[in-house]
Amino acid sequence: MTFSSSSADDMAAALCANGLIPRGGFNFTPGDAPPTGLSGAPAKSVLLVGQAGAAPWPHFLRWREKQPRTISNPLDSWSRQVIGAVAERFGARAVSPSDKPYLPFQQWAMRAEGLKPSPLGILMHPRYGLWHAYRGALLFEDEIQVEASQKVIHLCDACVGKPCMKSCPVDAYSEEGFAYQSCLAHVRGLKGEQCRSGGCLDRNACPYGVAYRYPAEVQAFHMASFAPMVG
Ligand code: B12
Ligand code: SF4
Ligand code: SF4
Repeated sequence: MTFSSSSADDMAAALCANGLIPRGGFNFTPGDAPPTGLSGAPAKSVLLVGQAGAAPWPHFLRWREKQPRTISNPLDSWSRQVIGAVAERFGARAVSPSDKPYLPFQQWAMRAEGLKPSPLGILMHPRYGLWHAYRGALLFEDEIQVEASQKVIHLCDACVGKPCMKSCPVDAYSEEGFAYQSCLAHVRGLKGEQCRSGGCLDRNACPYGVAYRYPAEVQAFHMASFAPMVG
């Protein structure tokens, strides 16, 4: 099946039923090295799938209740299942942000939605702030009709105090990048309870997108998969 603008509403509805949303897309151009589509030929276009705020959470929890407790990477498995079913219906190949080698999801997102990175590395969205993510992408072997990305205000440019750079107890984020090991040691350590139970203090310090901020329960879930206490 060829994906066209007439399929876009059906696809959005199928994603929305699971708390997911289309996050823009684009047609690859000759300078790109696109991944393969369904048949193994290079894909001609990509459509990103993601979330605004924690909208998928209740859908994910319902699914998880029926899974074995020991399931590893459950959110990833849920995303692959839901997005895989949509891909099958619309004749696309589904890929995941955790597929290795890593696919350039943030570069694709910058191209699709005109976003730019915040000082934390997370892309800054004009409405959702730092509270959004990508759960997969659909690769098509035909060109798709998508709106060209608009010029988007990058809120970080006008953010004078940059509170996101001042709240981490171990200054893990700096102009040199993200000190992954320092963050991990703090989160797992005796003083890391606040990060473990309520999420990253730097991310929570951003004043934008607060209506989309993930609830503490969701932030604790993500933190536990980022910094498991065992292993
Ligand atoms: C590896 C990885 C990490 C590594 C970073 C290592 C590194 N220096 O690259 C670690 C484990 C540190 C990390 C942490 C986090 N990550 Co991460 N990560 C990834 C992953 C799986 C691959 C990145 C990559 O190499 N891509 C391949 C290159 C070729 O693609 P790219 O688009 O050019 O990659 C960009 C990123 O690497 C980015 N980058 C570089 N360093 C860092 C560090 C951080 C913290 C982030 C967010 C981005 C980032 O710069 C590149 C150019 O734009 C991506 C998913 C993906 N497939 O991209 C998620 C991804 C970038 N992560 C994401 C997030 C949200 C986080 C966290 C903030 C939250 C979390 N997952 O719990 C944490 C930070 C922990 C905290 N303190 O709260 C989101 C960002 C969403 C957004 N709105 O922009 C992504 C896109 C996953 C998703 N499902 O949406 N992450
Ligand atoms: S606190 Fe300011 S600089 Fe930091 S992410 Fe939010 S808007 Fe951007
Ligand atoms: S999770 Fe905690 S330790 Fe890690 S960067 Fe955020 S505030 Fe710092």
